[in-house]
Amino acid sequence: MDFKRKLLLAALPFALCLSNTALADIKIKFAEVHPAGYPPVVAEQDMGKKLVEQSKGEISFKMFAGGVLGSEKEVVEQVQANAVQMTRISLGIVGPVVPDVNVFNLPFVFRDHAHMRHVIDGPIGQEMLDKITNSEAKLVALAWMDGGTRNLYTKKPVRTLADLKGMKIRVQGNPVFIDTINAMGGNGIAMATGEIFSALQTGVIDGAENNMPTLLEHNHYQNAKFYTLTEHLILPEPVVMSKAAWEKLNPEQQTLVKKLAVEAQAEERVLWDKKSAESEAKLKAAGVEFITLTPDQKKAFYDATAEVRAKHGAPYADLMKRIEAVQ
Ligand code: BDP
Repeated sequence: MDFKRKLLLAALPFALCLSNTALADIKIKFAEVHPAGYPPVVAEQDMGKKLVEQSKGEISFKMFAGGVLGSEKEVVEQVQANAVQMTRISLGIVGPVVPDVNVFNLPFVFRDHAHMRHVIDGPIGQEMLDKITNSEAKLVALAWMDGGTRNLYTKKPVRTLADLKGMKIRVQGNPVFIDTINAMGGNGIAMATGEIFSALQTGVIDGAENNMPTLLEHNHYQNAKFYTLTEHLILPEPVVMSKAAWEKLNPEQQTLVKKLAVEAQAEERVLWDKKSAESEAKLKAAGVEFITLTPDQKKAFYDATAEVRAKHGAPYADLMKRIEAVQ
């Protein structure tokens, strides 16, 4: 052990009280588009705290929440360049970088929320993380955060494909999602998360689609009062690390990072369920009308998007069968 490290270790209890940022060999900047207090942000911050403690100060961790480091697309580029070391991003944003993940981005590929969880908890979930890690994307995928189910929210009620006809609906920048909204009769428009609020306010878009916590915490509900439970997308959201940062970790540190990311996954799931229930109550209290579709009404959205599954799912026919077979 060199002199510098001995000194650091001796000073550790004191240093940890202040901040270990200056002392650590490895500094992790974590980018989040969601605000402080949001379930993944809380779980990721807890992961960071444990990382600092359990690495005995060799690793430092700083959360940059609320999108301060840019849109998710910009953050992915920064992570690839190791300007940011870690992030959690929607799988929608990973699709254009690692096309193989798009099988999870297909509309109605999961039967329901529980089905998605069973899939990501099993071998297919790990395979998909490995696909990201083994791609050219310079990312190491460590764990999955839950992002609930995504539903349409609009300025006027939507129960049928005809109701959605011509409505401009914001989606994430992924052709699969544009095709999905278009197949449902709407007009899919890609934009970054941070632009949705004012786009709804000014009428640039007529709606968007997301889970309840995002609808609430990003204040979109203020300008879109109808929430149609289509459940067309159920996207798990990977926690990724810059490959360059990962390669700077020694094997013990890598094991620690992976272990704590998996712990964060478990922690976030509990927080997610609690937050979703709270969000539902708050949204309803704020006057958002929840529109539950009859099985036939929902089937119309499923049938309309068959062409999207056929087109974008064609290379993954076997995998889609394996996903379907998961109980
Ligand atoms: C949320 C995801 C977030 C995405 C956002 C979006 O958690 O990562 O950025 O949707 O649609 O549900 O932009």
